[in-house]
Amino acid sequence: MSNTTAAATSVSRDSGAPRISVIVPTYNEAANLPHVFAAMPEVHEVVVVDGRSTDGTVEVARALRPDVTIVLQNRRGKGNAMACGFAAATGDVLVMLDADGSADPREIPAFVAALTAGADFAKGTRFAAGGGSNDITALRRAGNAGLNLAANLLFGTRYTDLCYGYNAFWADCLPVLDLDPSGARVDEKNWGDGFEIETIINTRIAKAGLVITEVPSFEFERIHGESNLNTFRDGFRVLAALLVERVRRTRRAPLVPRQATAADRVVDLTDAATAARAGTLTAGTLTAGTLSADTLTADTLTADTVTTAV
Ligand SMILES: Nc1nc2c(ncn2[C@@H]2O[C@H](COP(=O)(O)OP(=O)(O)OP(=O)(O)O)[C@@H](O)[C@H]2O)c(=O)[nH]1
Ligand SMILES: [Mg+2]
Repeated sequence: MSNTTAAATSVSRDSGAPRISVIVPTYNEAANLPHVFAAMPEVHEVVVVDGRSTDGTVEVARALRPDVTIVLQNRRGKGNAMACGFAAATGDVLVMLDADGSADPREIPAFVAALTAGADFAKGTRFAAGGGSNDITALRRAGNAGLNLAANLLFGTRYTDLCYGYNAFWADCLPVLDLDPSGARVDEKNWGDGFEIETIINTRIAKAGLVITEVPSFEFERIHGESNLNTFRDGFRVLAALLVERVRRTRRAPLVPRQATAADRVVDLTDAATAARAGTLTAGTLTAGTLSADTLTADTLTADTVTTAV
C-alpha cells in the first residue's frame, strides 16, 4: 500500500520521457480488459474509470494489474468518465484508450512521439495513410464525414476523423478543456457527459489555438460485448456539440504546470462495499459520520483513494 499523501506532480514537457497516464473508460468490459492490458506498453499509470459495471470489470482490472488506479465516475456516460479520469491522472501525457479492444495500446508511442515533437494534442485518425478500421459501418462513416466537414468549416480545423476516441494530449492542456468532474455520485447525465466528449475536446483545443497533429490509427472490432453508442442519438449530440461549442466563449486559460493533489481525486468512497471490493478500504472502517481524514491510515487507504467524499 502506498502512503496517504498523493504525490504532487507538475507537468514536464522537457524531460524527453514524459510520464504517460492511460485513461480507460469501462462499462462492462471484463472480457476485453485482458486483451487490452496485454498489449499495454510500459506506462506511468493506467487509470480505469468505471461506470457501475456489473460484470466484474473492476475486479478483473485489479487482478490483471495490481497497480491500476480505479476511479468510479460520479455521473453517467463516457464523457463524464473521461473527465473523472483526467482529474485523477498524475502523468504528463494523458492518453484516451477505449477498453473494448478496438484501440491498440501498441500505438501509444506514436501518439506520445507526436506530442514530444511539438504537438499539444495528438488526434487519432482512421482516415489518414496508415490508419483504418474494420469496425466502422457505412452509415457511421458517412455521418462522421458530414460532422467532420461541419467541424472544419465551423472551427477552421483540418480534422479527418472527428468522431474517433483515441487521442492524447499534454496534461497541462486540461484547463482549456474546462471539463467538470465535480459533484456527488448521482445517477444523472449532464451535457458533455456522453459521447459528445470527443467533439467538445476537439473543438475546445482548436478554439484555444493549440497545436494539433493527427496520428494514423487502426480501429479494430470490439472483441466482446455490445457497443454503447447509438448512431442517431449520439450523432445528434455531436452535431449539437458543434453548434454549442461554436457559440460558447473560448476559455483561454494559460498553460501552467498543473499540480495534481489529493483534492483532484474523484474516487468515490461513499460506497463502502465498492471500496472494500476494490481492496482499498475495509467495510468495517467506513461508518457513516464517524470517519474523518484523521482516521485514515496507510493500512486502510491508498493515495489513489483519497477523496473529498469522506
Ligand atoms: N465509464 C464508462 N465507460 C463507458 C460508458 N459508455 C461507454 N464507455 C466505454 O467507452 C468506450 C467506448 O464505448 P463503446 O461502447 O465501445 O462505443 P464506441 O467505441 O464509440 O462505439 P463502437 O464503435 O460501436 O464500439 C468503451 O471502453 C466503453 O466501455 C459509460 O457510461 N461509462
Ligand atoms: Mg467501441
